[in-house]
Amino acid sequence: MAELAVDKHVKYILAVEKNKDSFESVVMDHLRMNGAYWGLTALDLLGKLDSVNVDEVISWILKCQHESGGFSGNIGHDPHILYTLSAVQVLALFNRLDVLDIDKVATCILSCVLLMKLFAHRWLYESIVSSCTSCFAQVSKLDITGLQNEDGSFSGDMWGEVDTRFSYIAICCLSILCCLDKINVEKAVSYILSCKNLDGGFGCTPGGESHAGQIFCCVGALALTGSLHYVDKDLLGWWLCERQVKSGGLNGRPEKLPDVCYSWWVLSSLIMIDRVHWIDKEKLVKFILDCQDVENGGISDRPDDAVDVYHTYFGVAGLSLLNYPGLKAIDPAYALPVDVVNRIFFSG
Ligand code: GRG
Ligand code: ZN
Repeated sequence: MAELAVDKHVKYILAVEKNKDSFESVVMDHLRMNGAYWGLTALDLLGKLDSVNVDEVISWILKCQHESGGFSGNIGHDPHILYTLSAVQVLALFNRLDVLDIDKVATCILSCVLLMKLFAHRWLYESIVSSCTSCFAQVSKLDITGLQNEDGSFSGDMWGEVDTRFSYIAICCLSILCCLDKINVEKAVSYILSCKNLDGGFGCTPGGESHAGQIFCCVGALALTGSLHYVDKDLLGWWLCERQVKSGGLNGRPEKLPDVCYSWWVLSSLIMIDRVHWIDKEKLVKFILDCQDVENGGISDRPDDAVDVYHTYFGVAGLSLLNYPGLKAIDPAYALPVDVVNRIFFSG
């Protein structure tokens, strides 16, 4: 079987990060914060985080922080909860959570929901913003607890889209920042449970089709809040292990093609519910290794496709979950290296 081309992947990730004119950098411009999390976490799992200039990364991240405390995908873009988690995760990787005004970020996550409630109509929100440029700051400074939607759900930004992805992100972010007490965890859990389907899986909103990505978010959020006892582990485990196809790869839903990123979404969920022994691990390792570009580095979604940082990260993270030799262990709920999570909770 092919081996993991560690040095090639490290070189590939560092090159994407440096070459700001490359196709991949250009198409990822607006979600560069996510890209930074994928690339840097992969480097850390590969044991090469020290090849990065930490001060440069931290100073760029801080330039993406907004008045509200939330982060955008790149300098000059709008803040969103999706990028806020990536920013917090990268700061955690570098042990630099100290640069955050913790209350500010936590309040931002909560105030997304408040903003949506207060300014439910775009025109109304815009007219308020145009007459008051520090609107965000004023709202986020309101010290109101329990700013979730009535039903416990979370929105991603001020426009109000609701999705279980945002429940996971809010819970993961607040947990890393030790601020979970600021939300109504019971209601957050009950909203997630309302997105559970008869097949044992979870969707993005109540009644939404089960999808491995949403299952990761719901199971992750339940794990982080100590609520996994609400999951029918055998039923969900069965749905998840049926995602493995002949080639050894995993798909995200029935009848779909396998894709390396599901090595993360499916496998992490199986580990959290203690059913990882229900898939053929060796075949999955082989599938991921077959998706490598062994000449130029990087991992693709399927064998012979073009590589990208997203699939490189999830391929490496999947191998880490499979205990591939030489890789750091990754935590399936926080999606951060285990030593980073331990440092957050068990040091000073
Ligand atoms: C910290 C790891 C981490 C995540 C943060 C953003 C987020 C929280 C989770 C996203 C979960 C999710 C919905 C993942 C799925 C992504 C994906 C591959 C979507 C493609 O879906 P389809 O239906 O593709 O277009 P398929 O594979 O079904 O054909
Ligand atoms: Zn994918």
